[in-house]
Amino acid sequence: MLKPEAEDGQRSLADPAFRADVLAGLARRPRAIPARWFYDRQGSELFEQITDLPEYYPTRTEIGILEKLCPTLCEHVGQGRAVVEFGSGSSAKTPILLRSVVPSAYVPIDISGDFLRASSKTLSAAFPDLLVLPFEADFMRPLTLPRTIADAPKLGFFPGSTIGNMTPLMATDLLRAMRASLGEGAMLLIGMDRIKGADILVPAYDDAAGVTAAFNMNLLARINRELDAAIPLDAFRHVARWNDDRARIEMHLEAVRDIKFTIDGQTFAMTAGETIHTENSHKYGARDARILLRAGGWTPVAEWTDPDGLFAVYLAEA
Ligand code: AVJ
Repeated sequence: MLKPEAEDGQRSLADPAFRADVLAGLARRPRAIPARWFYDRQGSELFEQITDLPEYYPTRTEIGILEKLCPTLCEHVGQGRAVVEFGSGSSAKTPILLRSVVPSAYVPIDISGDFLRASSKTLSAAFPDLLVLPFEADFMRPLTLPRTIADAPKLGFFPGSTIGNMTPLMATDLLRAMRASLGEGAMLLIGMDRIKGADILVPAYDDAAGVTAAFNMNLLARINRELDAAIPLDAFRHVARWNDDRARIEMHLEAVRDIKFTIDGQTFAMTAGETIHTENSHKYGARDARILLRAGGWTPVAEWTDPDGLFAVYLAEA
């Protein structure tokens, strides 16, 4: 998930939406900043490192599931579908799908045009005969897909348990928007992380090497870089906790002492122990996942998991 950006890690023109989200998020109680802002260049690099950590099972587990299921996926989805990926081209997962489905076209959708163009180029090189139609859009809203693929039935692809970042309310909205965008006869292949013991979940988001901590702390560093702030990073620590009531891992940045800082002329005071909520990662049991899909307008038709039941991939039809 490496997002190439114009910036080189130095002070640069901030995205006005980033500024607005940070200022509003720090003013609100509980304080919270949307997880999408993790992924600047450094954040994307740190996330790539996370996917290789021994404690972080989701990526390698989902790849294993896809490698097993994809050879027989044709039996369920037929041939000639246009594959529409929500989020553009995860380096390892997309080729596994494209090799087995042999789609009529591949449409990666992403809000970051730079990232979209870079990953489309890589994919075109690996699949020279494939029609690749990158589509720059916010997939949280219903969208009109390119006319070239208007007549082809669609296969939506949403791997990585990215849906876990959303609350169930947002997740059902997204699933419905996908259904509307993909149209009649569409199918959806989606990865969701399963509920499991906190003894496995918490280390996956609080690894021994401290990479996830660095990933979380990079949000503060990004605020300093892009919003011209001077938040002392040593005043915060990374916290990952399992919220059993909501079946989600939460990441927070916790103030370790009373701290005051200023962004854009606005002063924020935090007391020791107070946190900024930076991410949710919702986990779904087998039945939970099926109910979520149905609530979003999709009928589950098949599911695959790994031998330990850590992660699951669902195929659903509109
Ligand atoms: C990219 C949202 C699937 O929730 O597991 C990994 C992000 N955050 N470690 C996840 C993440 C901390 C990841 N997703």
